[in-house]
Amino acid sequence: MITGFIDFNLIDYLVKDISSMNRKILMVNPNLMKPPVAPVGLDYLHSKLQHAGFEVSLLDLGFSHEVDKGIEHALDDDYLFIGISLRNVDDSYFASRDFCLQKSREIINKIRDFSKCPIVLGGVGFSIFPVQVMQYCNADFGIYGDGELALPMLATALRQKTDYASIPGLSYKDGDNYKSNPAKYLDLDKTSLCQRDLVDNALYFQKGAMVGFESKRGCDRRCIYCADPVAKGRNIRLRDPRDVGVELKGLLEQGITHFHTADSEFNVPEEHAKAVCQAIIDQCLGDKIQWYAYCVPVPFSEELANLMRKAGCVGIDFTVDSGNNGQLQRLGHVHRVDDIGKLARLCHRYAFSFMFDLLLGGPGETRQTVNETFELMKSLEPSRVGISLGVRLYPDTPLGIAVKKQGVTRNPHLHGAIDNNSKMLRPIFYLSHELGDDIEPYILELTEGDSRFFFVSKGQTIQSYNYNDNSQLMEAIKKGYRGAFWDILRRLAENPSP
Ligand code: B12
Ligand code: SF4
Repeated sequence: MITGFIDFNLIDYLVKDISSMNRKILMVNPNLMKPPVAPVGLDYLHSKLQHAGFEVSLLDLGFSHEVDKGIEHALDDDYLFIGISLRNVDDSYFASRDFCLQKSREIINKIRDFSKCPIVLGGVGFSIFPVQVMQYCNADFGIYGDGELALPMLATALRQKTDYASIPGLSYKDGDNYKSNPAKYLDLDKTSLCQRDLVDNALYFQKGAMVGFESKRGCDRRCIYCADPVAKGRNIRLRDPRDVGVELKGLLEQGITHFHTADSEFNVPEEHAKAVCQAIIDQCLGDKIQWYAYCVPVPFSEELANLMRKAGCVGIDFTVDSGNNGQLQRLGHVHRVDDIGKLARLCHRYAFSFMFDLLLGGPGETRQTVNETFELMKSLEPSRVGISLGVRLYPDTPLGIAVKKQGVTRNPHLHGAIDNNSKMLRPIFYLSHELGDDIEPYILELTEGDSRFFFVSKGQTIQSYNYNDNSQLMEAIKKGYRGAFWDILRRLAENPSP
């Protein structure tokens, strides 16, 4: 109704509406891999954005049957920006080479069809290749590394229309180019991450078998192939163990009983791992929850094994990589074959379900080193052995840098996206030429009839060590199996009831 009077109620409403619109942020999880993995980082970011006065909603495409409709529906509203969490650039698997960033880009393009809001990228996959992913996705902003500090800073700058150019870790458009600021890592011990209430973790538990939690960030080791120090930093930053205990207690109250660490390696440093176990025990969770961890073979003392058991850890996935000392040294590991033997005996004594992860095909790998590795695995009898054949190359890793120096074209060890891929964004793998052309059938022959070995070769669907669209796992989770994916596959083979 138009009158000659100013409608103060209407002005109040409009002012309120504009200010609340300015506070609204949409975070998107575009990870379509199945079984779904909960986007832990989005929960951690939510608590900090909320604390800074922003209203966050989540568009979680992890469960969406109709991605386009989900996007259309979520974009009914207007947002200060739309944040996209990019966890996986590809599945890092030699046999499948699924470059899932392409699907994420399609999702971003679809979002752009419905919204003019700025697009902000982040996540571990993003942080391995910040500028390349920005360019590939044509994003407005990106934040490398920890998002808890920088994202609220960016949100505040966008809301107040102030300068964002000095925000740590920020990449942004500058004309036709992108500019990137150095990151500032969070003092994890001084911040609380225990609030977990944006993501529907209970639904993830129902459909994804376990929920992640972090006890630290970063890794100070120098394994030549590994992208974790690139994405998470080369210094280890520890969380307050008590905060981890409180976080797990809160998730248990949401009905979640099975967890997986989201650290690079849980037992580095060992003292912190022990303190985290003690904090979980202090919360009286040891017999109420079951959790799984990624660990390296050293340091792993009997005291740690004992504490992990008491704190509810039932399974461990160890980064073993090889059973040949020369190969371990070339890969940059600190453990040796003797350590692997001691570790296996300790794990058997403490009745852990444990998997040894192998990474075959790195520089210097020959059939002899492969044979030694399989002999060691068979003699130590881990619960499962996960085999990755071919090493995904990443920039800024010692191996990535060395390969770039040697030259990519006509390098007999390289496979995958070799042309026009100098930044290694599309999946490119190192597979030692010494292994010969028929290495896949050779490994299948070595492991034939032994259900402890997971291996993926083209077309293989059972005993597959690729969690990307793993239908066997999806079926098992539907039937009620819970826990780490490899442990579910073990139980499926050994005792086909949940
Ligand atoms: C734990 C883990 C697993 C567990 C998950 C268990 C669970 N329930 O959570 C399991 C074993 C299931 C797993 C499976 C796979 N994984 Co995994 N996994 C990890 C690991 C170690 C932790 C991931 C995590 O949760 N981190 C903790 C959270 C808090 O960190 P974050 O997500 O990075 O979020 C922070 C920042 O990135 C940022 N951020 C996040 N989102 C956003 C969004 C915006 C807008 C902004 C600004 C910031 C931001 O802020 C957050 C807080 O600081 C990472 C390596 C690593 N150290 O991160 C590999 C990693 C992500 N995995 C990887 C891969 C390849 C896979 C698989 C595809 C393997 C396979 N072929 O089967 C599958 C995929 C499964 C799936 N459905 O997605 C690769 C991806 C690399 C790549 N090339 O893309 C990684 C990086 C390991 C590596 N170095 O190779 N994984
Ligand atoms: S493989 Fe493990 S120990 Fe080695 S650098 Fe990566 S995260 Fe660290």
